[in-house]
Amino acid sequence: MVEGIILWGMNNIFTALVNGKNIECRIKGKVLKGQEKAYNPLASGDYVQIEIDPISESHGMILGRSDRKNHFSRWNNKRNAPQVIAANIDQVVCVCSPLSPPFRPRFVDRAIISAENGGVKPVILLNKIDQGVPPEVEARLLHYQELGYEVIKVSAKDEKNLSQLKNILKNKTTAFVGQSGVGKSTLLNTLNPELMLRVGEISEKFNRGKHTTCYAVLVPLNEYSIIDTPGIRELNLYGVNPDVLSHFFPEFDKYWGECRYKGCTHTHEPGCVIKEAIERGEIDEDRFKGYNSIIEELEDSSRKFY
Ligand SMILES: Nc1nc2c(ncn2[C@@H]2O[C@H](COP(=O)(O)OP(=O)(O)OP(=O)(O)O)[C@@H](O)[C@H]2O)c(=O)[nH]1
Ligand SMILES: [Mg+2]
Ligand SMILES: [Zn+2]
Repeated sequence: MVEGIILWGMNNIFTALVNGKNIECRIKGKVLKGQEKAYNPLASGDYVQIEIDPISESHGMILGRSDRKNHFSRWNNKRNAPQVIAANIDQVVCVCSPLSPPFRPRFVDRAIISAENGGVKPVILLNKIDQGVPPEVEARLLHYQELGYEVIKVSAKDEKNLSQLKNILKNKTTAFVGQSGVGKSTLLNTLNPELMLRVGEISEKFNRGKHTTCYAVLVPLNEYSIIDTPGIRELNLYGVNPDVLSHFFPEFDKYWGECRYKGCTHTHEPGCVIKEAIERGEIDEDRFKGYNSIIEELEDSSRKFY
């Protein structure tokens, strides 16, 4: 038996890296124990135990998976199951664009929560700054910085600030996530031309990408490793307890314990200091609206049972 790391998987065929060689694997018995309900039993970055085929040494059977150090996941609404997008990573770079596709701060909020809830550091990256950055996007990014998040603005097209990005990636494994068309694959190709990841155009009609990347791919490079992932339409959260959602909003911290009711969810309770802070303009209202929509979503879904 040998140890390997999952690079990518498609239709239950996984490619794992074992001692510098790619091995094509299937899961022995088709399901991994304890993973019957998962959308995907294995994700890029997972460590697995493999039995190499005695006849063909480039093939193998996956016998088990090591516990994950951390993960970036979402709830897959279509299949009604948790979906791990990447495992055992050092950070998640949430890639956005200012105009095409339009900037979606609620998506960023969710990516931050999903990363932190999975034990991963989030980094916010605005790509395509060559297209111009509207003032409301600048303001929101500044706000993320004030809240303590790392923010970086680059252009893959103009190769602007890419050395800054390289510094962030150095000696780390980083998953790149975001909506389709924000330029995740383009950015990775620009940093490492040898990658030759497939890139797509932006649909003129819908002003969004065409879901060009179909599955997550881990690429170990010399100075760092990256995971390119497919565009995410909806980042629905899972495994987040609505009672502790407020912990993912650092702007709520200084009001902690001051609401009239212990365990106030800041949604309907009287004497809520968070609502008062919003009225005084101390907390960004849009972030709070996002908080509310997440609370609603978490409360009325079956995914809390995972
Ligand atoms: N103007 C401009 N366009 C860019 C930049 N980066 C990427 N693009 C364009 O954005 C489009 C989408 O790029 P992709 O790299 O395929 O986007 P993606 O995020 O990987 O999309 P999915 O794989 O579908 O999730 C392509 O037409 C790229 O040329 C940039 O910095 N500036
Ligand atoms: Mg892509
Ligand atoms: Zn409250």
